[in-house]
Amino acid sequence: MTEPEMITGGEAVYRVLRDQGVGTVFGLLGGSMLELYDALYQGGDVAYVGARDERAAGHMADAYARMTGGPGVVLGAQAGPGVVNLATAVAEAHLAYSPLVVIAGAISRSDLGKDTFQEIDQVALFAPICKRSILVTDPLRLPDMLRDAIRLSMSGRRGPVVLHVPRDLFAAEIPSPAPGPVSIAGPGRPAPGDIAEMVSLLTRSKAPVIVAGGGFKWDEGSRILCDLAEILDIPVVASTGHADVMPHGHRLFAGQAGARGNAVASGLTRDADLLLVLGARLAFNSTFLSHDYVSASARIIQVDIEASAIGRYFPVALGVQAGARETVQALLDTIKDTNGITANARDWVRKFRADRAALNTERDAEAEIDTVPMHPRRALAEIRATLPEDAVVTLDTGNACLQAADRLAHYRNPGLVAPLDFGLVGFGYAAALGVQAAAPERPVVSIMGDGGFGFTLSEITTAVRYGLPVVAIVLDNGAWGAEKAYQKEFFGGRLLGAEIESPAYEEVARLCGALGFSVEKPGDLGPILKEALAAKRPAVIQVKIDPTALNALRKDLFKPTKPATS
Ligand SMILES: Cc1ncc(C[n+]2csc(CCOP(=O)(O)OP(=O)(O)O)c2C)c(N)n1
Ligand SMILES: [Mg+2]
Repeated sequence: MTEPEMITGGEAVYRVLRDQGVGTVFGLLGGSMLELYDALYQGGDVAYVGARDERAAGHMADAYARMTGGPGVVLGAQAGPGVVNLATAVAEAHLAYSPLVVIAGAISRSDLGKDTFQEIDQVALFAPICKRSILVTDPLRLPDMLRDAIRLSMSGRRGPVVLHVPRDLFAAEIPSPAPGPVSIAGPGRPAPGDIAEMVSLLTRSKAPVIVAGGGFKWDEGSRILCDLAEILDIPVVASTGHADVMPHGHRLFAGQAGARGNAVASGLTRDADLLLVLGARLAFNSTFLSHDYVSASARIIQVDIEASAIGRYFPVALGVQAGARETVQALLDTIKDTNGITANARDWVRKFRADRAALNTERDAEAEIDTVPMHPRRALAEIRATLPEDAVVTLDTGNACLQAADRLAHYRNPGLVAPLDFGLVGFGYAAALGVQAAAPERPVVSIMGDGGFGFTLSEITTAVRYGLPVVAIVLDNGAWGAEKAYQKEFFGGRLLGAEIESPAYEEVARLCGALGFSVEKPGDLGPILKEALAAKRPAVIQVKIDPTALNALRKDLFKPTKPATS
């Protein structure tokens, strides 16, 4: 038997990532894993994108994971502060079920537990916000524990895993790891009896709707979702943040339900007598967890990869632990020759089509709003009309982005990357850089508020350095608009901390080596966006939008207070 090749821990980590097919890793340089950096440098086949803030690097890797199916890898290269900076990104990935793998530098084993320079309890810090937060203590186990971290992040309901690696392990000599990617079990299939029960419930329903969510984004599932909707001839509602699960304009696509969605889609989930819920959770953002949004008498078929998600918020008539794709496939196999199983639902579908057509007309009219400063909906209409079909859009949290979530046109899945349930500001631009690294051939546009963009302004230099031609559209209303709306509506207009000033981003962008544009007039955004996309260079478009065009999203949060006296 030949002796195994001995390599450093850093080299071993690099080889595991390479063999997994990871194309790009993200990070910010720190002293805890220089052997890994050196292995990446020398290997040359796993690209590295260095961010200006670890949080941004984490969002990039998260978005990369959502585009590729994972894993997205971020290096927390500096034990302590560098790793702690990743907490926000890990929490975001956790609530988005995104397979993010964090390789986090840690204090050398000989110094652990001594309150050494930059030492904090990283393992405990991350434990509640990821699938597993674990310390590697033996260099021989480093490759296997990394492979296990990848497996865990990618299997079942996906999510982030944080592997803390004491810095001395990267320098330790260990045998080269077994080659090849890790084995990951696919989701389960529904039992034939479950499919029969689904068909029987669908046949009896007068008002059925499919609710589809993230389960279809992992599986590139638009095509089979369309097939299912068409063969059943019933409408599809997307859960929040997943308006790309079906192509825009499909005759059976209602768009998103919930506060970020539209009244037609919300009306479908509220009035349906049967919800076929596939790879979606019926969670807060889509339903407020309230029977105001899902009829108490509706029958619910819920299919989820995670057993504990089934029936969690609403009681189910039929719960099936299985993959969304596997279930749709099984349904298609069963009903392919059976016409008219939803014949009872014809009136319901006719009404939906009429309602959706009326909504489309309303949305089209938004393209005509010609007030100055520009109404955000006018800006969104221009973006919708201009983006090419293969574009990917990333969003942020905030008033303008909430309105964007259901107003854009997506034709290719995944085509929308949004902050989802963590609802954090400062995600979108960094996420767009991760998307672009994952999909260099696709046009990538980040839509953000002025507040949100300020969080990650310095990443323009990252886009320039790594040649990531993202176009950032900053909808500038001079405010933390979503919060200002609450102070206006519920606190008598007493504004504190609500208003902000931003520099001329077109100049900032140019100083950073990117293209910069500023737009004030309705009608100008479309052509400028076109020009920016054609340039295939990083670009920032600052759009002055109407600071009064705000709406308070969650009216359930506050009771009205006395109006201001002045
Ligand atoms: C990290 C973080 N900080 C604060 C908030 C609270 N918050 C929610 S929306 C919002 C306003 C965002 O402002 P901007 O990006 O300008 O978008 P706008 O609402 O003005 O469209 C804030 C501060 C948050 N969700 N996340
Ligand atoms: Mg704003």
